[in-house]
Amino acid sequence: MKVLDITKQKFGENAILYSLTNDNGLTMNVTNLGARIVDLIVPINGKERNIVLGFGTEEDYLTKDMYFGATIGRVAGRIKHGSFSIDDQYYQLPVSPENGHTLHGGLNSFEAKIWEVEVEEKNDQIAVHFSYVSPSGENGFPGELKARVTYSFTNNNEWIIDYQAETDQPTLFNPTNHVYFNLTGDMTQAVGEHRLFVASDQFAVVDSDTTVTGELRSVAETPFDFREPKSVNQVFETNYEQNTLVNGLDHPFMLNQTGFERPQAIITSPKQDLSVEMYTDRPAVVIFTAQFGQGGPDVRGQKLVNHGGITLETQIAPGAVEFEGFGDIILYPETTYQSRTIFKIK
Ligand code: G6D
Repeated sequence: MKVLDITKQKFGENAILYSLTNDNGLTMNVTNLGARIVDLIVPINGKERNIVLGFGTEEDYLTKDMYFGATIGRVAGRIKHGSFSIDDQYYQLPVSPENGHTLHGGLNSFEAKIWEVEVEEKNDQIAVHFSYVSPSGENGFPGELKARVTYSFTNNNEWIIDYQAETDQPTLFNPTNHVYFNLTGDMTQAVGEHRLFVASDQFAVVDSDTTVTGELRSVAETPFDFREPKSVNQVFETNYEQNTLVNGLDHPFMLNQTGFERPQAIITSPKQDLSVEMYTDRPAVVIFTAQFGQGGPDVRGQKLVNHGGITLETQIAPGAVEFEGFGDIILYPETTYQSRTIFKIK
């Protein structure tokens, strides 16, 4: 099997863009700014289709970003009022002035950092190792945290994300990747006609500010039942209060099983000519349908429509620092954090 191709070019002042092409002609572009995926280009019937939201320059990411394709850390999702305790030690993080919570690790977190990069070429895959050392106290979090995220792009059309981290003091860690898929490649088409499957019996109920209330609710007899694939419009078009409160999906789904034998979620394009399967060892996935209204940025020359993308943010469910049963995101110096998520293009 021939070795996959990789090329490197400047992406702005500080960032570099790495372009990885596999033997099947799929191209994944990634950048060290925020350890992000920028493009995922799939040849379909002789045409190239870019199925993720991304920008063309570092500057666009720094000025228009909605966490497109970024590695999120130290903690994905909202920490209510930015406060938590570890072993009776209380911590207060900086909060957003708009809602009083801390989203995605606070301002200028992992998504805004320039990560170190090492490229490793293997027989049937290329691995890009990103690393970043988050100083103790950064954005209010205790402990120096050494984080490493590896993207492996394979000849099986998989994008494998491996997270690893170590800390020198007890801290919180719950990373994810914030890639938005739009499998039509057309940013003016909402994702409503995409079909979604999620192997999840329960979701976390949210408030109007998108913090979780602590209630885990059965999906049965609600529009959030994706245990049989159905279109996302079947949520958008209902008056279900969990849809109208946040204008779509912005919810943690608790996964029925973890691991890599069967996908926990599948997104399929409206014409059913392309699917993305998700596999993870994390217990939850936050699904967000990009309800930016008229406020969406231009993406590759097209104005992003409302509901122009859908994320599958694998993680321990937000709310873990508040509620029993949501999982534990405390990382101690004795342990190395490790987790894996795979997106497979079919
Ligand atoms: C997320 O859950 C959050 C959303 O509420 C937010 O708007 C988005 O990131 C940018 O996934």
